[in-house]
Order: sequence, then C-alpha cells, then structure tokens
Amino acid sequence: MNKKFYITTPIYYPSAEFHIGHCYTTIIADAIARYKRLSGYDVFFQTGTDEHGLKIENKAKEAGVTPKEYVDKIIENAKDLWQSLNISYDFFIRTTDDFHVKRVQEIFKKLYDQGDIYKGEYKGLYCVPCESFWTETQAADGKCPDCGRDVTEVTEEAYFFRLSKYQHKLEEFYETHPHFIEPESRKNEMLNNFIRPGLEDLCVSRTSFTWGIPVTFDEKHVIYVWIDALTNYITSLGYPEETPEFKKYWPADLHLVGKEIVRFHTIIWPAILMALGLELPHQVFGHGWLIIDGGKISKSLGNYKDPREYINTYGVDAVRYFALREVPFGSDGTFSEKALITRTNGDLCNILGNLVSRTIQMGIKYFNGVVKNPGVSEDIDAYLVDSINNLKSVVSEKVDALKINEALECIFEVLRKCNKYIDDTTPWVLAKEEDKLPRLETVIYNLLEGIRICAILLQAFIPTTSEKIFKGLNITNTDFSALDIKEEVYNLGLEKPANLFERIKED
Ligand code: ME8
Repeated sequence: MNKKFYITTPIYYPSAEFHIGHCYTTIIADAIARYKRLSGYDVFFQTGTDEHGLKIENKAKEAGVTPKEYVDKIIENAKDLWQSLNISYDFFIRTTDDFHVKRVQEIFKKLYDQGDIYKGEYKGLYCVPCESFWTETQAADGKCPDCGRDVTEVTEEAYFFRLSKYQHKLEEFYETHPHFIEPESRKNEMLNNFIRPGLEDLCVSRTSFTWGIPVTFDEKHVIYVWIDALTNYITSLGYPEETPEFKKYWPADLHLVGKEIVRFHTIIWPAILMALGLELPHQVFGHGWLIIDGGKISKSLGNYKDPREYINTYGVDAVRYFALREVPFGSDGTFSEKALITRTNGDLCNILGNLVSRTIQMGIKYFNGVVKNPGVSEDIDAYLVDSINNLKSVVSEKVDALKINEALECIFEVLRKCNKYIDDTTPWVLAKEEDKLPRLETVIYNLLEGIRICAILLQAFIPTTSEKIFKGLNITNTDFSALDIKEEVYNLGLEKPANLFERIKED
C-alpha cells in the first residue's frame, strides 16, 4: 500500500476576498501535495474556510445580508480563485458544513464530560478585527500586538479549556519530537514566550455573539473560534467517528500555516489532541509573510489587489513560480509586481522558455523532430549529463526539507547549464558538416533529456507549463517513474510549442 501524506492549509476567514498572502500558503501546499502524489504517496490535501465569529457577523450586518449569505459569496470567489491557480485540493471544508457543526459539538461535549472544559468567567482584552484575545501583558499599551488597533475590555460567563494542564506534556513532546515545529526559531519563540512563562486556561465559548456553533448543553454559548477552527483537520476525516479515512490519514503530516498562527497550531491544537487521546501532527511549518510596501498584506488593512488580476496579466505559472521561488521559505519577503515581472522575464522567459523553443526548433530543423541518442559523447557533456542524472534526488531532498525555493533553484541551475551547453557545443556549427551529424544528435538529445527531466519535476510547481513542454517533446510518460528512464526516445516528432512565456515590458 502506498504511504499516505496528509497536508493542510489554514482554513481562511471569508471576512473579505482572499489576497496574494492566502495564495502564497495555498500554492506552496499545492506544490508539496503534487510533488508527493507524483512520488507515489496517497495524498490528502485539505483547505477550506473558517466562517464563524463576531467579525463576520459584523461584516454581514454592514452589508445587509445574513452571515451565511455573506460568506457564501466570498467562498464561491475563493473556489474560483483556487481553480484559476490550479490548486489540486482533495477536500474543501467549510466550518458551516453540517457534518463539521455536529462533530465539533460532540468534541466539545466529550471534553466537557471528561473535565477538560469547565465553566468560568472571562475577563480580557479583545481585538475585534483580529478576533484575538490578549492578556494585559501582551496588549500593555491597550493596542492589539498584531494590528496595532485598540483592544476592548470584556467580561462574560464562558467555558474554558484546561490548557494549563498540558504545559509539561507539551514541553516533553517538543523535546522528543525536534521537528514538530519548523523553522527552529519558531519553536524557541513558542517555548520562551508562551509555554515556559506558563499557559493560562483558554476561553472556548462566547455569549456576546451568535454566529457560531451552539454548545448543545448550554445554548446561549457559541463555541469560540479556535476549537471550531482547529478541529477542521479531523472532522473532515469523520472524527469523532473512527472512519476508514480517519484511520488512514490522521495524524496530519504537515500543517502549513503563517507565522502568526503557529501558536494556535503548536500549543492549543496539540493540547486539544492530547485531551482527546489522539496522535499529534508530524509537523507544523510556520512560514513568513508576504509584505507589501513594508507592511503585511492583510484583509483588515485592505492593501491589495484581487490575485486574479495578476493571473490574467502574467499567467498562472508566473504567479505560482513567484510564490514558490522568490522568498526563502520561512522568511518574510516583499511582493511587488515589479519583482514578479523580473522573475518571470529572468527565469521563465530567458532561461526556460528560450531553451525549450531553441532546442525543439533545432531538433525539428536538423532531424525532422525525431531524435535518439547515437552515443557520440565527449568529455564536455559530463557537467550537464551528471547534473541531469542527480537532479531527482537533489530536488526531492529539498522538497522533503520544505526548501521549496531551493528545489526550484536546483532545477533552474540545470536549465542554465543546458543553455551554456548550447553555447559550448555550438550545434549550428556541427550542423554544417555531414560527419558531425551523429555528434549533433547526441547534443540535441542531451538537451532534450535535460528539458524532459526538468519538466517532469516542474509539474509539481508550474503544471500548465510542464504540460506544454510535454506536448512539445511529444511524450506521454511523465510521472516520476519516468525520471528513471535512461533513454527516452523522441520518435513521435517534436512539436514547436507555443511561446511558453511572453516577455513582459517592465513599464
Ligand atoms: O488565521 N503573507 O485565517 P486568515 C503570507 N481562520 N501568508 C499570509 C498573508 C501574508 N501577507 N496573509 C495571510 C486565520 N496569509 C484563521 C486560521 S486555521 C485552523 C484558522 C495566510 O484568513 C497565512 O497562511 O487570517 C496565514 O496563516 C493565513 O493566511 C491567515 O488566514
């Protein structure tokens, strides 16, 4: 049986339309999911929306519609956006789905019955736009530490989850599972800033708004966001019922999240799972933010464009490639259209597009599009041939370490070498002499192999472009097993591909 791989994105708030920051996480998750599928894993890739809470209730009121009507429209757009970005999710969960509501209620009741949830009184500072509660220390200046806006003091009857009980178990877990939180810096942040100073019990219900999942045994309470939201990762698989899907896919292999919600995924979520007696996810990766004009792109600041404008202007793979390649995964990085254009022209047009079109045109011109390997090798071939042969293992290692930008760098290094190989071997000179034709065919063959191997690996990242390249090479064997073919024969006739990428004018 194939090994399974369960990967998730956060479930995003449909409080406003999604922006390039949401695309960032989702594109990366998609690339990893595709890569694992191509490597033979049985992948379950889940994304979705986190639809309850005061902020959405307020937004709907402002818009004069019901909360459900409000989110339905945004979700329709979000699904359309994921389609235009070629996001290959297996399941889209909505926290308003009936099955989720019912299962969250069951989980809440179970935790209450076993004493992990109790009734108390909540006093605290609340940031409405961020839907976050803060302690006096965290919001010492009366401002939300995330968005800098005023917090308000609130007191109300509420249910609490005994988070404090799990402090030592969490520390122990971190110690015995050194890769649970990545990057390393985020683990230290969690330990030093949150766990070691002491965990407070967590407020898990509210009475001050109604747009949420009711507590079945105390209906004036609705379940507050984190228990409702985090459990999406198991309710989708059927939990609390031990369904075959649950048994197969849980625990998750990778929760991919932005750095601001690492705390929830590495403290609250593991504690809930410990209370439920379930296994913990293998890894939570907290990536950095895309920054625009020096600030985080965010729904509440409204400093962004509809990502479909970028897709329509520059093409889906230009946007995907930028998200995957530009920023070292884990760090913050700047998003600008100028940087997107520079990346597209520099890598996709100059390196990839030119190579593919030049090589295929030569194959057609000199060999009528049918190229095999006559085996007339020269020493100079080694730098290219060796790096083509090593590429699969190099890239897989990078993807496994979630160094996605470096994985792409390695692929583009080989493409760069292909371009250099054309300059070094000067095929147009070889073509002038009849007796050099076998050598010329080996040269073209090596280039085609370089392109083929890179295109197979690139499928995970820029699938539309890879498809076009496969068509140009006229090959159908394109899954990762084809990386091991030693002698692909290009006997179906190369086809001049449509321009892979148009050069974008910088102005
Ligand atoms: O936090 N750069 O939803 P959310 C990079 N519902 N990634 C960004 C980003 C940026 N500028 N802005 C957003 C929530 N993201 C909760 C999650 S999960 C159980 C509940 C991405 O709509 C990043 O993944 O605020 C971040 O963690 C997520 O969107 C926040 O989405």
